[in-house]
Amino acid sequence: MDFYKVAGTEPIGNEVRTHFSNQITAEIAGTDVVLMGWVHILRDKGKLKFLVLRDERGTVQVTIPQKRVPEEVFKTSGLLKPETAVSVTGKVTAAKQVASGAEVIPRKIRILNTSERLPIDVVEGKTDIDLDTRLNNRVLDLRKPSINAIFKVQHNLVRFARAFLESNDFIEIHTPKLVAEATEGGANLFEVKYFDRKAYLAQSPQFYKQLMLLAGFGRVYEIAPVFRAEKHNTRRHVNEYTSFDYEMAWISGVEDVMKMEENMLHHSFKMTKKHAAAELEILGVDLQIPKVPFKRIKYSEAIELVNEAGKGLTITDDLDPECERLLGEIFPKKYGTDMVYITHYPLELRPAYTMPSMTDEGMTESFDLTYKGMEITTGSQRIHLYDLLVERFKAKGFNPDDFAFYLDPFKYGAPPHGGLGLGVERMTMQLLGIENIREATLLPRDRDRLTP
Ligand code: AMO
Repeated sequence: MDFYKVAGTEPIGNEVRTHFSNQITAEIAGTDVVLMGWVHILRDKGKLKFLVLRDERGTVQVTIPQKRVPEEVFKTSGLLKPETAVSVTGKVTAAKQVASGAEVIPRKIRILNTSERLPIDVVEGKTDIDLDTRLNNRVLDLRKPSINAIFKVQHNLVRFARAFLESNDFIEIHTPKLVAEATEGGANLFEVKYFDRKAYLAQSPQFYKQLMLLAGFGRVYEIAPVFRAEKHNTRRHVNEYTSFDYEMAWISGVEDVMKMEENMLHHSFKMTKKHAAAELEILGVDLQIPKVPFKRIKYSEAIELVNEAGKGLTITDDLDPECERLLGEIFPKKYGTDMVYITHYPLELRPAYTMPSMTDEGMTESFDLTYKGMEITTGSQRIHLYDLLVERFKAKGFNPDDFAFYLDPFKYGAPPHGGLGLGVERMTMQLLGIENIREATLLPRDRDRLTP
């Protein structure tokens, strides 16, 4: 056991954590507790030392008066440094001067691991450091309660969206990320060497999630990484992100896909507001639960709105980020909401698998969901008719033979279907009002970053 021994202390003990920081309240004054965590803040007043201990749930004050603690404890407290990992055994004492109303007076402090001098501060607000330095030290950066909170909110958003789908008969699937062909067009594909052939990193589970409906699963979802070789560093693009995809068969139209999503997001936001209340408070975010149904406007109307605001776009022009931002300002004023579906995109702007519109000539049965001026979801009804699908692939300039693995199964009674892809990081950043997507990405990958 010698290798466990931290200089100046006893070897690792058999203490078992009994409480988290947020459970230390005046109501349990007199209780013996064992806490584990990091030294967040240290204040040394000579004969009196204060240690703010941080764990997964927050912080708690440990007060160390020389007169009232064993000599050994006072000695050990002198060895503590920021981010030393410790266990503290002691008694809860009511303390009016502490926000939580209680503190812990230790009977034992055990150093579980030491910490070297920190490259960045873990205590918030001490110094402003740039995002790049923070990301270089992401593990320490994530220890900050306000950074950590982002990913607890994200976890809740995903968990409740998933729960909603599961209660609606979706099953989770896992599709290959090494693929033979592009699904969303070739511009942002990562090429990889696959033995003596070329392969690509999946941009989307698109083809496979559709094929699993043809394989007889009625409703499927996948939450997994996808890869985009975006050439530019922007605040809304990373090169690997988490795509939340679902696909549903036997639909009567694209509306079924949109209804599922608005109800899913309503549920997820509502439950996140409840279950991540503490984190939302740390982040200072008052989560607005969007009203269902979400507002829907056609792409042609969106183009008119940005043109009224001074742009000069035609119907087949893409709504660039600047236009999305403009719409983000217009929507709340005009429709009283920041969650808006834009539907009926022109054929030119949508992938080959998108169902042409049955009502609007030259348009598609498709949609984007925009949230506070940014696209967070793309979806559509898919073409389930083999001949039409082949025709559309040809129209987009693809050789159908290259896509036989995808196209052939459509010859055998493919059900009408549709689905969508939602960017988890984009949803998180918009919900929390985060400026740069990297902040809502646990370990971002961008043009310049492949570690940590
Ligand atoms: P699309 O390419 O629009 O559609 O992507 C879907 C959603 O993914 C997010 N997103 C990104 N997030 C971070 N960094 C990026 N580089 C990035 N690119 C896209 C956005 C976007 O709305 N197969 C279709 C979906 C479908 O029809 O089912 C697709 O992938 O939030």
